[in-house]
Amino acid sequence: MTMTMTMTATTAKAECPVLGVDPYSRENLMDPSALHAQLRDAGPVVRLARYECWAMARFAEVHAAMNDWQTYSSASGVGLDDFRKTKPWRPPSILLEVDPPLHTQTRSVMSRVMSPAAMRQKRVEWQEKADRLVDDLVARGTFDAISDLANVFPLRVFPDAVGLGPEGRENLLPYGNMVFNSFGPRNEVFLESVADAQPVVQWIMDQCRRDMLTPGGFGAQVFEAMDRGEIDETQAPILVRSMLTAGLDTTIIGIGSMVHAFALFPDQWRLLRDTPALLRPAFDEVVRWASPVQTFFRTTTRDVHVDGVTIPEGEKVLMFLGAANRDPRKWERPDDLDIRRATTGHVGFGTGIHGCVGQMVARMEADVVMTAMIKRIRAIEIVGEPVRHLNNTLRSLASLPVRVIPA
Ligand code: QZP
Repeated sequence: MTMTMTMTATTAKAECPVLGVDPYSRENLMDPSALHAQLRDAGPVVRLARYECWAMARFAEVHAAMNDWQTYSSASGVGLDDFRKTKPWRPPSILLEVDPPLHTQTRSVMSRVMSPAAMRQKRVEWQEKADRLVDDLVARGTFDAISDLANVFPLRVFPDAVGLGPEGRENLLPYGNMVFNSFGPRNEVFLESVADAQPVVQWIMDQCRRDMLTPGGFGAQVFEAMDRGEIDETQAPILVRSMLTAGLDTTIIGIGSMVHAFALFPDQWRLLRDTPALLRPAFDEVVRWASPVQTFFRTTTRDVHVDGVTIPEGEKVLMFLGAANRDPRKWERPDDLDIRRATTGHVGFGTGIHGCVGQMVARMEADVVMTAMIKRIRAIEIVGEPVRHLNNTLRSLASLPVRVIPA
């Protein structure tokens, strides 16, 4: 359903397409590809009547908006709710849901803790863990690439790296699932994920205290930044919370998407095995192709003119990262996995000042898992119907039955 909204003004203005679609319906969450094409083809900016917000789905506009934080602010929240109008359901993130200058300070603490140098120190230990896990799976031959691999590996390395205790780690995934749902509307998918959430939220907050965190871990290093005066004592726990929120579901989906992609594109798996130097570009291509984080919002700080359409100040704009990453205006054969393509500029990790600060962690996890797999696995076959897990922001599988052929 497409209508047009005619602007009456003295200057010539383009008509903004108005769509009645619901990006958060079960059908569109299950498979957003038709919706994405419709949004991209409707225009460079569209209005979503159902949520009284605006949306961008073409690569050029999404990329440009995300690189203009002065105009497209994060400080009113990056979900549908506007923090200036509705009280946030949890104290806002001081990394995600802020603009400079505060963002600059908190980001610098996080990027140091999860720097390339910090991640290089993890390689040997993480590679051993990946080798052991993949050895077991290859011995089994048939397994679930989500529940037996993608869900397992990040939970074996990341909570330890942050410095969490051994108890209660089963709370991490329900918490992340709920937070990522909360960026969308209060629909059924959201409500199902918040049922009985109170104990989970309390557990997460408890783990963010200094006395709960193992010395030397990422969490403890955030508190060391506090000792140096870079952040204050109320900010340190909230930054640890950011790691616990953003660090697991995302990397789990990244690894699951990697297996899914190479099972669907077996020639690309052969190519990767023949050319291990493609490992890093291959993971970028997986992130482009899968876009684990599909959407989030920005809020305009002024009237902005986008291709003749005026978005007024104070409006929510939904950025379709997944649609931008498959925009045929930008990518040749966008739906194909092609690990040799130039993926530079993809927005799967975001882009601009809020671009994923944990991507070194994600890259190292993917790197060691892929390294273990290319050595041991000649081919990956899907042997059962993949099952989707629905989330308002994340696109993922709940199950992917596979058989692997040993090398
Ligand atoms: C979630 C936080 C893709 C992003 C929305 C992921 C994310 C980043 C940060 C936080 C949460 O700071 O809590």
